[in-house]
This record gives sequence, C-alpha cells and structure tokens, in this order.
Amino acid sequence: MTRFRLLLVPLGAAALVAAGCGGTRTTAPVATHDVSMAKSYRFDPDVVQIKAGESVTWTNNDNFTHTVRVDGQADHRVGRGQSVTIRFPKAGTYDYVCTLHSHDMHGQVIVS
Ligand SMILES: [Cu+2]
Repeated sequence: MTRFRLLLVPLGAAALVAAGCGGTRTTAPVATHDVSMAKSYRFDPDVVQIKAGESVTWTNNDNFTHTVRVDGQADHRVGRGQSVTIRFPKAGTYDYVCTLHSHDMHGQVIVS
C-alpha cells in the first residue's frame, strides 16, 4: 500500500504541469499573416486566421532553432533570425507544430 502511494504522487505532479502548459494557449484566432517565434518557445499568436490563397510567415525571434510543420507535411527548419512562408491554397483548419518542442509550440492556421 505504501509503495503504491509513492508511485501515485509523481504521476499526479506531472499531470498538473501538463495541464498548466496547455491552459496558457491563446484560443481566439488573430487575423494576421505573421507569426513570431517569440522568446521562449512560443508561437505568437499561435492561432491565426487568413483567407484561402494567402500565406503565413513564421519568423524566429527566439534564441533557439525551431521548425514549422503543417499537418504532417514538410518540416521547415527556422534558425535564429530566419523565417519561412507557407501558402494555404484551400480553406480548412491546419494544425502546425515545432517538431523540436512540440509540447510547448503548436498552433493552428484557420483558412476561410
Ligand atoms: Cu521549437
């Protein structure tokens, strides 16, 4: 019984940390074509809204290399001070992620 309890405590702490990270996300989409990879390990804003045929540019303003991968497509490596522009020809909701820091860095492009 004592042993069982010891196992439960660390698991509970980990779950709390994970919930805290997810809760800090921006939820309302922002109408913009520019996403900053801001210090530290953030997409700002993380949820953006554009029209079909338009592009989004991600610019790395952090001190670390990040990536942008949209819906399992090509993974774009973006070093410090660099940027990547991706065009969205079709309407839909596209999830994107930094594959190096997927726990903290993810967002959506909503194309109308
Ligand atoms: Cu990253």
